[in-house]
Formats: sequence, structure tokens, C-alpha cells
Amino acid sequence: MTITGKVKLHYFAKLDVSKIGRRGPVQFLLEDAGIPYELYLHQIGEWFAQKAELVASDRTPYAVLPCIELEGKVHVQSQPILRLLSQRLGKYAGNNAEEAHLVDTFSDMANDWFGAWGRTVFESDEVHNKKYVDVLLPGYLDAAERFLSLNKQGPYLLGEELSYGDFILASVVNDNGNLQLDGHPHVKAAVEAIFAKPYAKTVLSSDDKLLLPYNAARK
Ligand SMILES: N[C@@H](CCC(=O)N[C@@H](CS)C(=O)NCC(=O)O)C(=O)O
Repeated sequence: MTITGKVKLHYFAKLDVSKIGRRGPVQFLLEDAGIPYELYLHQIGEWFAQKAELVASDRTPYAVLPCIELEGKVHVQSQPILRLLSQRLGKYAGNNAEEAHLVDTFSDMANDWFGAWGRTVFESDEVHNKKYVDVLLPGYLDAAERFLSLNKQGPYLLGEELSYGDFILASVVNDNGNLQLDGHPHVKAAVEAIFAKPYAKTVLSSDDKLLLPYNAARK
């Protein structure tokens, strides 16, 4: 099975020109697969005004961003979105149950990392911020390094084959700013390989003219 028509990818407008958040992994995957898509970046206040309407109109039981519209249906939650797209494309999710589990486990870890990083951006919790720098960030980096060293071929989790987990890793590393990765050579090799892709610039620097009100985006 493949994907027909353009995918609509919705997320928040950039907080900072260098941050891509959880839309990053989905956009990396769409770009890598060559799937046509439109990116809609919403202002935070305007999203909350539309969230209840999306649920009330039965378009989705649970409205959070990122969400995609795929063949007219709304799908939410970044990892399930990545798994759905991977399943439809027959790639990025491993080639057997063990590989699928590995990709799933790695992705869950990288998505937890996104959540912990997000709290440092959206909340003013000094205790969490200190824990993030001292414990959580080094812990996630070390875990990612151990995962990526399982495959002797590299540079990605499954070797030469990209998985949706690699796209989450590249996104969260990007959003953490100038991380020093010399002590994590496998992480460095994986993210540098993704950042060197011809489409990486598009994902990392989306055009603000795509900023539309949600209702306009749904037409
Ligand atoms: N587990 C979800 C988290 C989704 C989530 O919390 N998204 C945030 C932005 S990263 C959001 O939509 N916040 C506003 C809302 O809850 O309406 C995922 O990985 O997509």
C-alpha cells in the first residue's frame, strides 16, 4: 500500500527559527520518502481555539500537534503518525518483529527526550532544568549512543537503512542546539548523515509564509 494525495502536516509555528519540535520527524520522513505534503504552522492561541472544534466535529477523538491529514482523515501523536506512514510505505519501521521492536523502543526513548527538552522550553521549572542538564540530557545521549552502537555497520539504528527513530533523534538533537557530540560518535554519525541529506535544509528552515489559520489549512 502507498499514500495517495498530499499529506497535510500541522504543527505549531516556530518558537525560534532553529527549532522544529515533533513535526521534524514526520517532515523528515515525508521528505525522505518523496511524499508530497503541505506544512501548516499554527499560532498557539489559534490552535487552542480549534482543538475543541476538531474533537467536537468527530474528526479525531484527541487533538494534539503534530497531526496529519492523510486521505481526508486526521491522525495525531507523532510516533503513531510515524508508524502509520511507515506501514503505508513499507519502510522505516524494520523488516521483522525484532527490528520493529528495536525501532519502537529507540523512538520511545527519543520521544521521551523530546518531552524532557520541551519542559525546559515551555516551563520555568528550575529544578527540572537543572536535572535536564545534569542527568537527563547526558542519560539520553548515552542511551542513544548504546542503541546506535548495536549495529556494526551504521550510521543508523538499522545500519544503512533509515528508520523513523533516526528522524526523531535528528530532530531532538537539532532542537537541543549546539550539542557537543564528540563523546557520542554513533549519535554524531547518524545525525550528521541525516543533516547532510538534500532535504534537511527544507525541514530545518521551513518558510513562514506557510503560516495559515487552521480553518484555511483544512480547505
Ligand atoms: N505524545 C504526543 C505529544 C503531543 C503533544 O503534547 N503535543 C504538544 C506540542 S509538542 C501539543 O499539542 N500541545 C498543545 C495541546 O495539547 O493542544 C506526541 O508525541 O505527538
